[in-house]
Formats: sequence, C-alpha cells, structure tokens
Amino acid sequence: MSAIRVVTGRSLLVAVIGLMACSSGPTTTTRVPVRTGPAPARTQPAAPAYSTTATATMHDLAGGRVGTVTFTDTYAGLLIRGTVSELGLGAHAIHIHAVGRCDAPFTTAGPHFNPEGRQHGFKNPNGPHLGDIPNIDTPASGRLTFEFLLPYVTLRGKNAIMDGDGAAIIIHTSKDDYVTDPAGDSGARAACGVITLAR
Ligand SMILES: [Cu+2]
Ligand SMILES: [Zn+2]
Repeated sequence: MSAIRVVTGRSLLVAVIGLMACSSGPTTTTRVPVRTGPAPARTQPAAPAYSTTATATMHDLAGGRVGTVTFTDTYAGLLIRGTVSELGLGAHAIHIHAVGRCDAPFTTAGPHFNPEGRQHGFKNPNGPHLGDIPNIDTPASGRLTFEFLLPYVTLRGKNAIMDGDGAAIIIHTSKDDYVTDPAGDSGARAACGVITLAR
C-alpha cells in the first residue's frame, strides 16, 4: 500500500510543477481543437509493399496437369507453396528458371534465375543461383505438398523474378546435388509451370 501512496504523491507533485510552469511562462495560449460533428472516417493503412501474388500450373512433358504452385511476396522473402503429383517416387530438384515459357522439353524456360551471375548450388562456394530451391521428395502416395521461403527473391521488388521475360518453375526427374553447375546434376526437366501474376 505504501508503494501506491508514493506513486500517487509523485503524480501529484508532477501535476503541481506542470501547473506552475504554465502559469509562470509567457502568456501563450494553446488551443486544443474541439471536435464537433461526426468522427472523421479512418483512412485505410497503406498497403504493404510486398503483397503481390502469382500462380503457376505445372504440366508434364505430355501436357498433363500435375500440380499448382502459388507465390507470395512477403516481408521475409518469396513464399512458395505447391501441390504436385504424378512425378514419381523420391527426391526431385525444383528451381525457378529465368524465362516464363514452358514448351516441352521445357528448354525454353532457360537457365536458373541468376541475376547475380553466380554458379549453381547451395554447397557451391561460387553459388547459389537465386532461383535455387531445396529438393522436394515425393512420398508413396504420389501426392506432395511443399512450402519454401526464398529470402533474397521477390515477384516485383528487389531481385524480381517477374522481369521482362517472366519466369517459370521447373521440377526435374532427379534430385539436386546442390553443387554441380549449372543445374545440380538433376536430370531432365519433368514438369514446368509459367509463373503468372494474379490480377
Ligand atoms: Cu531446374
Ligand atoms: Zn541453380
């Protein structure tokens, strides 16, 4: 109880000093605007700089639809979420390629997205490409859902993958060894999706 009394006493003291300062200072009057009428409408907070989204529909070499991937710019990087099937059991490389074209056998998607001119692979001392992504691993059910965050890439901000010629996401037949330039010894391109900005 004594602690409360001390605090109350201090508050009073501050209030008294404040009053004295006001009365002893120059005679300026501070007018506090008094609002009349209805409250002003709240303005919406500014939209976040990173809120852009995009999607890609994955097709295999025969043109069959094998999955979808969504992309979202976040304050932490590019969030990638996907569901794929019909890829075959086991690990597969997955990368963002530099061109938004998926004509079988998907060579039109170009090399990995690589705006910094580095080599391929997380374990490569001269790497990685900014389009490199960790492997995905298809379970026995054949259906796989995955999520990745690429911290140095955006859709429309710094290191934007959606540049003049767009971008594609490709899944390979084999896994990425994370070191062999230029594509991690990951085999043929098995599925491809053109990344398309949401409208
Ligand atoms: Cu690739
Ligand atoms: Zn790469």
